[in-house]
Amino acid sequence: LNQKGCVVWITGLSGSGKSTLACSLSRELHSRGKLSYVLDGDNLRHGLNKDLGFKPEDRTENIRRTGEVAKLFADAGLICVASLISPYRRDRDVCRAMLSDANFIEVFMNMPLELCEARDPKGLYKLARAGKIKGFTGIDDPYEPPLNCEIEIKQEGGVCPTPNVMAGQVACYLEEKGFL
Ligand code: GGZ
Repeated sequence: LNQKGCVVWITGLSGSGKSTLACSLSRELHSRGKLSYVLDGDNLRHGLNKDLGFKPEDRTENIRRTGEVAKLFADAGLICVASLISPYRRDRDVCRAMLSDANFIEVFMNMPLELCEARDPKGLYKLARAGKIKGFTGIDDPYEPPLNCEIEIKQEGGVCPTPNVMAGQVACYLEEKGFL
């Protein structure tokens, strides 16, 4: 195995397309013969992080644990794709500091709240607006956008990139940096 490990950390609002990108990217990496593993916030909350809720200190612990696990995968030489809202800048920077700067690739899903809320795949925004979920990111809990991320995914002329295009953008970056 001749593979340099790293962590691709995807941050953004609920409904911004993080899991979709993670899935598409892992398919792309697989097709290029690279070992990767996806750590998805929503999935981890059923196992490793099932004791955690959405209070700020729980989110911080959620991100810390996931960062530690991601680091293990990267140390093993895999490309670890982590997709979590990870709304607090400081928490993401803690993960960045766990790895070397070069091995932490922060991807910001820069989608407008209105778009994420219109998608509302699980009806959670609706519940949050109705006050039935408290502390929902973007509604009554903050999302702090990255100040200097490695990759930004956004709409072009009001159109969202397709999952393949998003994955291609990340793959290009990984290629440039010698991870692919
Ligand atoms: C944000 C919430 C909340 C609250 C439940 N705030 O889009 P989803 O549904 O499938 O993914 C979201 C998921 C967020 O988990 P993360 O581990 O990524 O969050 S964090 O990084 O902030 O720790 C959303 C659902 O859980 N969800 N309640 N209050 N998202």
